[in-house]
Amino acid sequence: MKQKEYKRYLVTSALPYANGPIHIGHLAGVYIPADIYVRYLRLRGRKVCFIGGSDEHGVPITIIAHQLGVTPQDIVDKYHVQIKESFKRLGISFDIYSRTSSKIHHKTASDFFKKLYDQGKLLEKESEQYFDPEANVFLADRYIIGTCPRCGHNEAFGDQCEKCGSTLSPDELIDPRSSISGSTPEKRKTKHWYLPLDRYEPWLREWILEGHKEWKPNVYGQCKSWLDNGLQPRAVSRDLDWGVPVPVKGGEGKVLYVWFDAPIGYISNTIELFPDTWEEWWKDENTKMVHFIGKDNIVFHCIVFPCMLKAYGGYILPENVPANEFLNLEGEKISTSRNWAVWLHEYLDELPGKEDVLRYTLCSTMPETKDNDFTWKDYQARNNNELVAILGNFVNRAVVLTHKYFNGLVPPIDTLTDYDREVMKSVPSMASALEDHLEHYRFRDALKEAMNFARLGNKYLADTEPWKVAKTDIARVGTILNFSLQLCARLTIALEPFLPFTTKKLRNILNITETMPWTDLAREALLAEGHRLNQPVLLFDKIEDNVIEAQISKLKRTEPAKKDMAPALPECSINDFEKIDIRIATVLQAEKVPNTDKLLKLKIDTGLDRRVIVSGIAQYYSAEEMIGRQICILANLAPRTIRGIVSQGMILMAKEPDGKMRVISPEEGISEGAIVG
Ligand code: B3M
Ligand code: ZN
Repeated sequence: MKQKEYKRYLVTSALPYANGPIHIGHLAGVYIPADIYVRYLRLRGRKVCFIGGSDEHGVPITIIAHQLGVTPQDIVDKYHVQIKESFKRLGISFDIYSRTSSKIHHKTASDFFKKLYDQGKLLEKESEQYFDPEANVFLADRYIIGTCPRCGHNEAFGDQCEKCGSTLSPDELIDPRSSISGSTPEKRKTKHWYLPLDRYEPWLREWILEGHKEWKPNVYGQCKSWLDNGLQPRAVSRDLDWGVPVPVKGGEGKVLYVWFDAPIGYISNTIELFPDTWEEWWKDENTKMVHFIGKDNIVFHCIVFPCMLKAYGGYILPENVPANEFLNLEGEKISTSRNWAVWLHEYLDELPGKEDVLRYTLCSTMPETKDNDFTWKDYQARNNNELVAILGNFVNRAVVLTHKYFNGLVPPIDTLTDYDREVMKSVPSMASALEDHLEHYRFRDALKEAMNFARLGNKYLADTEPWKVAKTDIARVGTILNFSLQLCARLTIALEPFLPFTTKKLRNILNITETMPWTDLAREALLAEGHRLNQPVLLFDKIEDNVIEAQISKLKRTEPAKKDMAPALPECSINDFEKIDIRIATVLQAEKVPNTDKLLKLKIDTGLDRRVIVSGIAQYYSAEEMIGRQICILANLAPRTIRGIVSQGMILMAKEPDGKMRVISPEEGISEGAIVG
């Protein structure tokens, strides 16, 4: 079937929540594929608008702000800037990266809701919701904590237990309490607006299940299962004070549900970018809209947002939603809370100049059809065995030999052999295979095909051995190098969507001033005879084991500790803390308590007095190690008798999850009796 020609391409990528930095899972799932696609379209000379931005609403952001004692705006201000910056450094080429706390977005989302409301497209319903009587607010499910009915974890959330992974509703929690005030929530009536998805079901079935059979099986399958289970009206407002206020009567103290306003963010950002012409991007059938997202966002982009657009009227719908599955890290699920992640901003700081190595690895392991795994060893292997050994090596040999035998000028073609012709014949079909993969969102295959130009070049050089031929037939060497340099020039096009930093370097080496258009890929002579090359620089460096080991041990350092750490205690007041008298003391004498393994008897100088403390640290410190050491003690602990010895106080220790203990000592000598607090 011949593909429809579109006038313009509107490409959106999921708006990440501005409550944490970007990690490799986000990149492989959404931003790398989207960026490859738009770079390809631009090379083809197509009119493209690539939309990105931060999603700055939603309950989790308010919870973090509450925990840190700052405002939600403080949180999103911090992360929006950090996220935007790190995307830019990785070469994600958004035409705009804006944010949903912007004025323009608030107005767009608010007007959108108002119009649906005015047209009678929304239902209004009262329901019972949990309410915190002390804090005087309705509670989102996440704000309710209690004991999980499945596994007994006593810090489960009202929507999910993070220990056993069960999806919960607040009604199921045992002993539910509000995470704001600690009080027991009660049910109160509240009014909300609903989008009646059920009314759009027949239309959705037709549009997706009949009209978009070409969507990826994971996307199509998820949509089908939602549709087969029957759709229900969905609330599009929430009782919350952070978000876009509900702009209709009775909406006081309520905001639009984050999943209602966030996709409208794509529209707001287009308006911000093209205030006069945005409508042609959103309302003209000659625009092709594609949403890049992760699999957890499928229902919102394939069902809810299209219903919103359909209900509003006049908008185009996505032509495709090539959602990816998830990327794991070293065999485990990426987890923000456990810090099991490779964070983009840290990667960029720690491995400078290696942007394309990350882009390459993430594209090669992109979870296109199933979950996939990122490992640092694989990253190293791809760099050393593919980028260095295939791509870098080929380019370097072709350019170095041209400098050696032809003063850096592209040599003329003498006579072509049958072998040359055969190799040359494979180029157009490689170009069209690459194009076909890119058009159909098969980015892993596309990258392989693009690298095939380098593989072909390497094999060609190995087969023709110009360094040997040079002794007898310099004209033949000219032909071989001309042919190889044309392949290098082709690589600047074929790899541009994937490795933009490298193709820029490569263009410099080849002395090509402008990006060549996509159609040049299949052209025979991209570099004219006599064209002068610049001096070669290495495109990639080998990555040594110690670099990889440092990254792996960094992961291991942060991870298990977080996993097993004792949970945080409930809040205490400064008054509670002030009851505790912690002082610096010096150990004067130490000896093992007879007939015990664990106990040391310490005589200490507290600055107030000299006293004896019995402490269970003999497994970790010998008596000799303790003598002369400064420690922190809880000075006003009531005396206790341990093994017949009166112990007056307690030594402060830090305890690892595995039970190992270390004493806490001042960094430098300080007077006995100094107050710690
Ligand atoms: N912020 C969810 C996510 O980051 C959400 C995407 C919004 S796209 C309109 O997974
Ligand atoms: Zn549980």
